[in-house]
Amino acid sequence: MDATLKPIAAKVFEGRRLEPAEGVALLQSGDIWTIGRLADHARRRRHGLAAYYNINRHINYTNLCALSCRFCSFYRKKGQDGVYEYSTAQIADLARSAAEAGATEIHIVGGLHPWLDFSYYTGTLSAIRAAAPKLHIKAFTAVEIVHLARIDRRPGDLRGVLADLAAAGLGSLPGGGAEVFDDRVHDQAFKGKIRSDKWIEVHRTAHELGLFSNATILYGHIESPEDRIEHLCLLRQAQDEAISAGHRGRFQTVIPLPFVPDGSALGHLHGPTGLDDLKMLAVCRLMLDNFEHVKAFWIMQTLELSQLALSFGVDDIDGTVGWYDITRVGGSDTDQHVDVPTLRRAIREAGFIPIERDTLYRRVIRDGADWDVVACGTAAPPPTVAATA
Ligand code: V47
Repeated sequence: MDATLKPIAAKVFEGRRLEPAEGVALLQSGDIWTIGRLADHARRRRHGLAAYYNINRHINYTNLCALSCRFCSFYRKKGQDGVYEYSTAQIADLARSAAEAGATEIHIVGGLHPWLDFSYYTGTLSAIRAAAPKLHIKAFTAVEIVHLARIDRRPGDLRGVLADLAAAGLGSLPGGGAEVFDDRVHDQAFKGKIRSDKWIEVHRTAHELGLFSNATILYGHIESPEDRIEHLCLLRQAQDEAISAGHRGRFQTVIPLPFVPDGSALGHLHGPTGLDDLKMLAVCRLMLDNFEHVKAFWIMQTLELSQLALSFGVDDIDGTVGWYDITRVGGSDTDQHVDVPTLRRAIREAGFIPIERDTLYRRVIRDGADWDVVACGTAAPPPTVAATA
């Protein structure tokens, strides 16, 4: 074992919180097997052998965006080739067909559209609600929420905006748009986007209103190991605050997103390697001791690496997805669907027990496209393998 990891290993086995410097030491260590073993220990303590997936559908409603982030290959400007936006009716149709195919969740994010007004967003949520009443709507990153507050001319009223969206059907917030919280990285790679304090304020406000949310970190570009750990520590602190304030909502899942350089203004960078991906997923599990779930988003991590990641701290691999426009690993098509037998087989082959969950990590009991959740009264997942197998 790498000698620098010995005291860290002792803390992990005693269930003690790691310090920022220890997170940096983990990221800088080449001892991937020890890092994996420690993350696996922390993962099994919470989830045993359970590995979660869901039946979902992603919709990226527009790629027209007021921002021009250097890491992003998704955005387009007015009049540019390939620019698109979906109407409310199109989105409601997609939601209906997702629900008919058995989906429990629809995940909606898009660019910062310069002239759609607030009623487009509330109207779309209501239309989805009417078309597919059981579907959980996880929508709009914190960046979009701040944009909506601005276009509705109430930039200081995040609470009102979130409450209006929730009344129209919003069920929870996805984790996107966090990127890397450090200001230097912000200014070099995504200037113009909200900074960390605003991103956290949106999620805190959502938690106060009783909405659950996720968090991401976009790694493997121009950030340093210290930047990554600072980001995770800010998330950990925000979660501590949500828990001690007794908010009904909180963060459920962290999703480390590996930078995909293809087609972006940072296309000369190579992005993280597979080993870096495994290390980052493991370090998220070890540093974020107050987050229940660590997700390997297979669309970006690949299903093959996600299988291995289940032994490096991960307990969730997202879902069937269907269609994903924001990144195209290896130039893949946007039609990126995996069926349930393939997801379950991948999990089983990795030595874990596949469990279909809904957005709030309640176990789904399914009869074809029809489904129900095991009532457990909280968003917490079943704690033991025995209860979930
Ligand atoms: O916010 C954009 C990132 C995010 C690139 O909450 C890129 O369950 C890598 O947040 N390389 C959207 N990443 C995706 C997202 C997400 C995905 C899956 C599940 C959940 C969840 C959330 O994708 C953006 C941005 O951070 N992104 N461009 C890129 N070139």
